[in-house]
This record gives sequence, structure tokens and C-alpha cells, in this order.
Amino acid sequence: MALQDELTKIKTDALTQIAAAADLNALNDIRVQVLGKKGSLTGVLRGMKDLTPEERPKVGSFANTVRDALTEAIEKRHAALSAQALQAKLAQETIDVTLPGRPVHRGTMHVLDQVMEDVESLFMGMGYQVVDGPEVETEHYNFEMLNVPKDHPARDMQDTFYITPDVLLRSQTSPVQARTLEKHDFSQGPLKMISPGRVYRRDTDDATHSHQFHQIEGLVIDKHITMGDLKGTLEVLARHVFGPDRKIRLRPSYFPFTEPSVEVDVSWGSKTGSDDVTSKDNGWVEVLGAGMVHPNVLKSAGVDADVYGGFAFGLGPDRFAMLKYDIEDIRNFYLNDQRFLTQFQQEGE
Ligand code: FA5
Repeated sequence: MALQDELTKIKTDALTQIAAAADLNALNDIRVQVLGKKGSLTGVLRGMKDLTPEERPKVGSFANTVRDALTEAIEKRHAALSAQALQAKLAQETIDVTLPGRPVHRGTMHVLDQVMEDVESLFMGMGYQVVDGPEVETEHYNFEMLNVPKDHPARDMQDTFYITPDVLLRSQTSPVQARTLEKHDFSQGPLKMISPGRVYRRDTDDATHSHQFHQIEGLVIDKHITMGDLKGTLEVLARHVFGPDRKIRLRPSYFPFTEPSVEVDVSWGSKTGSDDVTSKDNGWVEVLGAGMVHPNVLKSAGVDADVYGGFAFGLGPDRFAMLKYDIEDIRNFYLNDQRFLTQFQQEGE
């Protein structure tokens, strides 16, 4: 067969095959068979060296038109098959938007965090700064700086977890008072701070005691602060947390770092004559300790106790939350039972 006829046959066959190619792979196979290095068209072009010099340009230009026609046909078919493949893929991946979604379980803020945040925002609104302190504390700040020297019987009031003789898990947030006092520059104005955080004691766990609980410390130091300021502040706190009808009662108490010292009860429930101040049955529940800062605490921190004075308090958010939400057992806060925790979902959570 003359080369020209061979080329015509290659073209006709290839165009038929290209048109029939079912997918991109099949089309690629055809391209390799015809136009590839060992392809049929390439083979014919190699044979051109045997032609006469007159025939060569004619056949050469015809071969070029065949190659261009095939290349174009392959490109067109490629575009069509690609579009088809895309359509098929899209059809396969269609999402059924009517299927019900999987529910997302959102967490809720822990009720203790809610109570602490509420108290924090109240005091921030009254111009207090919020200060953090270390939970692993030195006995120097936890006791010594708070007027509780070594071997002082008051150390027994808080049975403490010691890590070494000098390092302990803080038994109260009061060491943050000492740390903040030491740093405060009174030429810049009075000191008003609160410090929320975890504390630890070797208390036996029961309904109202936990070996790890929370406290919020408060401290105000300025000139001319009185016990009346302390009582007024605690009244604002009690009414904010427990409602406008609450009364507070100050009972004389003892803390080495305050003089005079008080324990504060919030009015609650009906009186049944019980003497237990951690129970609602006597009409009052003890929620915090407070007092006027002892001059020795001010002196230890380098503050002039003849000029400056003030009040401090330490409240238990765990007890606050128990009273506010009528929770019978403090251990509920630490068991991570979702049935308990999700009851305190806030609006918007
Ligand atoms: C103190 O810890 C003093 N640092 C408070 C203070 C600060 C007094 C500043 C004066 C000036 P107390 O040991 O009473 O005091 O504890 C304070 C509050 O923590 C208690 O009223 C109670 O609400 C809470 N609390 C004490 N022990 C536990 C416990 N084991 N579990 C849960 N709450 C507790």
C-alpha cells in the first residue's frame, strides 16, 4: 500500500476509535498506539526516508495534516470525556441534605466556675483587680507572712499537705494577700484585690468538706478603712449571690492574720434550732472568714501599719454554690457526672 493510503487508513481508523473511546484511559491508549514513539503514524513517518525526494514533501505535508487532525480530535474527545467524568463524580457525591444531622454535645461551664466568675465580675465592677497566685506555695507565704510563725498552734487549724518542710500545697488563698501587699506601690493608690483559686487541706471528705476546694480571697488596704466598710462589702456580696432578701451575720472568730476576726453567716431557710453552722437548719450558714488585717501582716510586707490598714476576707465558692443551688453534697462538684453538671447550663451555652 502506498504511504498516502496507509496514512488515510490510519486516520480513518483512529478517528473512529477516538469517537468510540469510553473513558480517558481508553483515549490515552489510542493516543499512544497512533501518535506515541512506537505508534502507527510515527512508524509511517519513519518509512519516509525510502521515498524519492519528489514524493517526500507531498507525503510529509499530508502526514502533518493527519497528525494535526488526530491531535485535535483527541483533545476534543479528552475535553468531552473530562466533563463527563466530572459530572459523574458530582452526581455520585450528591449530599442528601434532608438527612438529620448528628447532634453536637456542647460542654457547659462548671457550676463552680460560674459562681467564681460571678463573684469576680461583681468585684471588678467595684474596682478590684483579680490576682493569681501559685498553688504550690512556700510555708513562708502560706503561714509566716500571715503572722503564723512555726510551732504556732493556729497551724493546726488548717491541716496541710507538705511537699518538703518549706514547700506545701497552699491551704488557703491568703498567701496571695502577702504576695500582692509586698509588691503594691501605695503612692499609686489603695490596694483592692480578689484572688480566686484552688486550695488543699488534709480534711476528711464529707458532705460539706473536700480535701481540695476553692477560695476567693479579698483584700482592701488604704487609709481610714473601717469594719463598716467590710460589713457593707460583704452585704453587697451576699445579696448579689444569694438574692436581695439575704441578711448577713458577723460572729466573732479568730484568724492570726486579722484582728478583730469574724466568721460570716448568710441567712437561710427556717430555724429548727440546730447549732451546726454548715447546715441550713439553724437559719444561718457560715460562708466565709474575714477581719481587719493584722498590723503584723502589713509590717511583714513592708507596709506602714500606722498609716495603712484595711480588711480581708476568704470565702468558699463551693459552699456558695451549695447554698445557691441547694446542693446537698460538695463531692458532686468533683465527680464529673454529666447528669449533675449539665443541670447548670447557662443561657446561650
Ligand atoms: C480561711 O481559710 C482564711 N484564710 C479566710 C480568711 C481570709 C479569714 C482573710 C480572714 C481574712 P477558713 O479555714 O475558715 O478560713 O476557710 C474559709 C472558707 O473556706 C470557709 O468559710 C468555707 O466556706 C471554706 N472551706 C474551708 N474548709 C473547707 C473544706 N474542707 N471544703 C470546702 N470548703 C471549705
